[in-house]
Amino acid sequence: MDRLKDGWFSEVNDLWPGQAMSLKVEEVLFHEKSKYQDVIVFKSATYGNVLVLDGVIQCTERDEFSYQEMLAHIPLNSHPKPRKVLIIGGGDGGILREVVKHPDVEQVDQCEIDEKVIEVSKKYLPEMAKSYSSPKLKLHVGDGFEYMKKHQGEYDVIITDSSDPDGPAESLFKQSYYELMKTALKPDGMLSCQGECLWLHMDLIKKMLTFCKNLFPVTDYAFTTIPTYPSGQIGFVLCSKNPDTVFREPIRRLNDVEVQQMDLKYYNTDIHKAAFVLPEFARKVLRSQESVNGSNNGEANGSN
Ligand code: SPD
Repeated sequence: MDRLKDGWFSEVNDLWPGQAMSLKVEEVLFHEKSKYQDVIVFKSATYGNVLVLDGVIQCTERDEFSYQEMLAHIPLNSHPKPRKVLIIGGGDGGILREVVKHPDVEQVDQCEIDEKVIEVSKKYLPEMAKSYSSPKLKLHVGDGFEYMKKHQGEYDVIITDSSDPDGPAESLFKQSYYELMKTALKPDGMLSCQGECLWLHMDLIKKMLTFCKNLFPVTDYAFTTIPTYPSGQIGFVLCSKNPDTVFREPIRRLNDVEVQQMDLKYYNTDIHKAAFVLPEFARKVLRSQESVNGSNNGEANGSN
């Protein structure tokens, strides 16, 4: 258990070589191997309770809202009527909490493979897991691939909240997974997936956007800032089957009262639009991809 040493947790992993986020530990609340992965929850000195899977920070109580709100509300507010939503992964419940806030959402199916993650989140991350009691939810414990094969053409929005492509979530970053999501979406459906970090994973992002552009008429990439993810930043791959979708221009614009009523701490309409503005080093790489594959993300192609 050398990731927990001398009162500190350090996130050492080959996916971010030569760097490691460390958090001071007050108390280890839970540590067990589930059927799929090593699960730790600890109380940190300054970031609240922290969920760690296979040595990688999944969420902290202090900054989780940045990721959960953006991964959920960017697609939900880009869809004209997101009635039926599927969440793959997301065992801590944070994405579910955000999805059920949307007034148009009538049903949320969630498919999480690791029951242990749901169980510990209910116990140690209650603010994230509070919507497991929502009447809109149908929870399935099992494999997302198998689930989607049986639910073709059903969803307005699919959100994939996965860990990194190392271990159980590796297949969720591959073309075959995106092909399957495409078939589980309605003809005008859209998706939003964890899309890794511009500072660390540009090759992977480029590869993913390349196959997405061959599969969907509209593809785009946005990002958020979050102190406890590697390099303080994480992105989202967004794809739509509807050629009229423009992810950068939300259809549903929230006023200040709505932002407050929905208890949003990071997402607002301005940051939705700003999340697509890429730093030059990233724009250059992703723009050159666009010119290879043709323009397919609304007004976006390299013009940000
Ligand atoms: N590098 C960590 C990426 C984790 C993304 N998923 C987090 C789950 C939060 N609901």
